[in-house]
Amino acid sequence: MEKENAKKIVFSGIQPTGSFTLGNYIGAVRNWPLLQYEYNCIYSVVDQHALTVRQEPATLRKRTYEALAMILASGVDPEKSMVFVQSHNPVHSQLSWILACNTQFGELSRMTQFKDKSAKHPDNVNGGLFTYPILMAADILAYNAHGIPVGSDQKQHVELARNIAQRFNANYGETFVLPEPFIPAVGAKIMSLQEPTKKMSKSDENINSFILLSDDKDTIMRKFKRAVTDSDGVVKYDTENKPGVSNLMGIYKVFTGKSFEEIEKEFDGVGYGVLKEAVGTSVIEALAPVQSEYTRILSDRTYLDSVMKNGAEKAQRYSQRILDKVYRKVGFVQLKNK
Ligand code: AQP
Repeated sequence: MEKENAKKIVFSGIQPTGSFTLGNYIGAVRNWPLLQYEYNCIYSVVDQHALTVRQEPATLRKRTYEALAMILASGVDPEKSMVFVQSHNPVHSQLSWILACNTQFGELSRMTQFKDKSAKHPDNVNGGLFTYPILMAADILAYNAHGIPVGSDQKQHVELARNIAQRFNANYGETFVLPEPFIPAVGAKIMSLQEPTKKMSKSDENINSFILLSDDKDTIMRKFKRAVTDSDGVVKYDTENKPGVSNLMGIYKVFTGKSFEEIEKEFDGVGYGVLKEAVGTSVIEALAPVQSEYTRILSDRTYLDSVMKNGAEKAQRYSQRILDKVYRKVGFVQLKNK
């Protein structure tokens, strides 16, 4: 382990807005356990972010447990990493206000996720949806995190967090570490199986557009068999002209470690049916151990509650020191005898 890296902090979060998709897994969660050896990792179920879209309270509660169980099933060890639920640490919301006062309206207006989500939910373009990236900046800056493992869709938000940190440091003196996105070399953006020019998303209305980590073998295979490709029948990596086939090849590459040339050779002249079946099998095999761990962990509520509690305590203790420093810097009066 590099001494310098040992001190660096990694933060990432995931919303409990549904069962995780293969996109969430490949782009983010799958990489989380691997980082535990090199960095001090902090992983959060970001339930406050989930409220930017209307949620049914009982479902949100259930999905929060499921998200935590999925993070642990993917190999994150709560003894090695800090694992907690965002709403259990009030520091995020407190810091968020200070950061909001250091963020410009114009910056938030440029966020593509805000534009996409407000178009998707025109009846609920709420303030939280607009200021979401500030809360995300607080998630990161509350721990002075350096590396933010995310899929490429979140790159813009991490860059905004960096700009806010830079501005705060310039106005008030060196306070925050400048975060940077860690984007995986392969699988940074897994596309919808039905509309391969759109990212795979757990809130997509078309259930055939995504693979869920909770899907059984038959469902996974059926969804891959129905995946939209094109009509020329040639297995070739070309994201512009063949987005569907390229997406399938990207998924296959992640789980087999084969290069695109090897994949093109393997499926030369055999057509898409064989490719779809092979991709389906590689995904089923890779997800099987995670799925059985997930079922085991999810049935143990006592364990999940204890992970949440310990994680919340650690997260709060750690981030409170940073918030105190921020409060001092902006000129808030500190209570004596604190
Ligand atoms: N299609 C994707 N490919 C690669 N990475 C992805 N991520 C999301 N979709 C893909 C990454 O997953 C992490 C957690 O995402 P999130 O749940 O916080 O929110 P999201 O990016 O908005 O994901 P969804 O699935 O699209 O959720 P909904 O439908 O609720 O909006 C992030 O690191 C993200 O980059």
